[in-house]
Amino acid sequence: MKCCRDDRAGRSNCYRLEPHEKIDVREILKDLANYRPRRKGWTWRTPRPGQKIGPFTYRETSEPLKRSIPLPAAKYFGGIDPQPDYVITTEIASGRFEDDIRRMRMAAWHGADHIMVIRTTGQSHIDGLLEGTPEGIGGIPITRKQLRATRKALDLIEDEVGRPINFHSYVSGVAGPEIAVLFAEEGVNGAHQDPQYNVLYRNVNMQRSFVDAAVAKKIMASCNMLQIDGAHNANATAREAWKVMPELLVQHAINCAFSEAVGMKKENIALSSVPPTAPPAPALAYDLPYAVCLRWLFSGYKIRAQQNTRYIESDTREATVTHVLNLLVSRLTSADVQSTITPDEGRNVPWHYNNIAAVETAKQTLLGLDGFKEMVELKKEGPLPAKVRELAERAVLFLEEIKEKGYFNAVAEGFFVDSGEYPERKGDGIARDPNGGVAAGSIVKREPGYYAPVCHHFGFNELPGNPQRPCDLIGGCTLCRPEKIVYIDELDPEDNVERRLAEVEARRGANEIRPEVEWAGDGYITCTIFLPEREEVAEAAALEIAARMGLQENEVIHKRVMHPAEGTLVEIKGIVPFAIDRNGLRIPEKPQLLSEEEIREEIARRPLKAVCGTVGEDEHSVGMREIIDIKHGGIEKFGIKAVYLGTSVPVEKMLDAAIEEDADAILISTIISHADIHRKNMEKLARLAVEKGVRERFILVAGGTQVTHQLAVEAGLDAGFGRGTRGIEVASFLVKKRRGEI
Ligand code: Z97
Repeated sequence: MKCCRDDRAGRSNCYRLEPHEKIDVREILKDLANYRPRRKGWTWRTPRPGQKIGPFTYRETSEPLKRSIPLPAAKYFGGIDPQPDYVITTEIASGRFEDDIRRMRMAAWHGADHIMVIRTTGQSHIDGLLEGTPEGIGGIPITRKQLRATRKALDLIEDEVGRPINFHSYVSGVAGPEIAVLFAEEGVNGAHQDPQYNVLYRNVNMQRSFVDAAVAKKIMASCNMLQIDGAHNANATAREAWKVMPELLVQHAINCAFSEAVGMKKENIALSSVPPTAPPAPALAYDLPYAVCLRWLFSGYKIRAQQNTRYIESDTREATVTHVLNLLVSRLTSADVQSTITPDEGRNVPWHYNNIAAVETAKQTLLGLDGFKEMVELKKEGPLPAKVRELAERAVLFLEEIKEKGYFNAVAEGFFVDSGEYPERKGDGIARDPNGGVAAGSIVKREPGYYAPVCHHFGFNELPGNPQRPCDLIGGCTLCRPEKIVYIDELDPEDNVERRLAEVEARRGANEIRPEVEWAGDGYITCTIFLPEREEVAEAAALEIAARMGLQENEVIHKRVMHPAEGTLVEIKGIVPFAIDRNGLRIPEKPQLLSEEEIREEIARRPLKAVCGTVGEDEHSVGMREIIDIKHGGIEKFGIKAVYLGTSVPVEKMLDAAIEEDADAILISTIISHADIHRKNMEKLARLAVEKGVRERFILVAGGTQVTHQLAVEAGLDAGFGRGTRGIEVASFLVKKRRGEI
């Protein structure tokens, strides 16, 4: 492994990721005390309009990745992996940062460049900073060590994929300003920050919330962090989410105006826009006017288009369709960041591969809609502009009423998250007491002459002696001189990453393989079971099946009635109580196939003819026909000429025909295996070819459900192909054999 760079402390930092090696968490943890983020602030993708990739020209893509995993169907288009122009988010919440980073790496290979780490449940109720690497619930405890380790891992991952990755978390709770400083120090690139979130959802005192927000925003602005607001939470909380559309616009307006007043640049402020409905609602009739209205009223700001989470149930198919409709809205309007939530969010088990599924849904849909807006246009008359205007009017009225009575009073009256569509009110809004809430009465007016010798401080700061930088008074603050940061490693001797890694190592031998969905070797698998029974019976039966399969801690994570009496689909998760020994595995060698183009080009240059037929007393023709026919990718597709002799062809006739046709190969199919007839047929073909003195002239190949390569070679043929063989495998073999490469 070659040294790639030196860190700021001048130490050699040799570790880098190798695509075929797992990320080494211990390497990440090494010398963290001296690790510095390589840059601060947000990075957008580099747009490349009109880019040619493979056979296509794209209108809305960005710079390609150095390493990535393309969509499954990319193999038909030369393996291309175009990257859409929007930044794509994935949210990660495993609760252990050492597992989070592995998932981040997978997500980056699939096209995510905005990694949000959800905070552990309850962190916003903690009034200070946490340290070390404790385990979280439903998210990660945000600490300096966790941030630094994650940022370091992301720096390595971005080198691997060849694109900057934005790291993101949340600035809320009474410790918000401290968190903002921590984020600025550690190179966190984006954060949610919205005082209304604290007020409405965390019951933090209103004045405290806005004062804290001013400080936090000032710090965030100092390093060009992207801010995402919290309006979407009204959508996720209101009983009838589509009714709060005017309020969402008002919440955005309040946070935008406040952020700009503090000194944030418009382009660093992102509105968190969620399509407010999902099918079976006529979703686009609501979501599209809302999206259009938002972009019209807030031009110049960034749009973080979030996926709807309000209506996600345990059905991943349903969640994916809603997500695709959300992406359609993004493409029909605009977005800068496209957020994704795992389709298993509704099961509360967001697992590795479902992060990837959501990122792929975004990438696939955005690519599929590339150039869409050049072909369709939103109507300038009719229900769309009428609804847009109506929403704007309702929002303006809402804002005017707030202006009249004051924001704090409006909140006290329950103006927000009321499920009536303003000006209608249902009286079910969230009401907060302006003088109450967490940390009420904690705001102290600054004395004249107050000063704080740190940079990017909000509000008046009467620095003595007029220094060039405020922190000159103390020889530099931590934002200017990171070596002043006090790095605390671990505080809890039990709950820390070292202990967890040691436990995992003790549980897993070096050569043991266990399934995993979230944490290293957690053992979970899922089973999809259809049972021809009503729901309750099916559920109980599925659990019984899982138990008898030897799985442990089984739970139903999804069920769907196919018919009240005819049956139910059940998905269960359970733990596999054993490990697989890597050394005991027999891994068949992967045949190295030629590409379709290479085969086609070679056959065009040097034609190849094969005589084909089902031999003996065998009337099974389907397998042979599938291997020949162009329709399903048979050898004809590559230009190979196939002379098909039919079924029950005597082996002698196969040889005579090959001689007569001056063929290059003989392909026999032999399905029946009764009395070992398939082996005898293969041996007969080889023997007769030798007897007739033509063995060297022809490539001899057999296929059939019971045929194996080894069996065919032992019988004297060149190759054998079993069940599930595709035409390209046979075509590739024929070409390679003729070249003498096999
Ligand atoms: C999203 N899918 O991407 P706590 N501040 C604001 C928030 O919206 C949030 C927090 C702080 C969602 C996931 C949900 N939002 C995130 C404006 C959380 C987090 O530590 O959970 O209290 O704060 O927006």
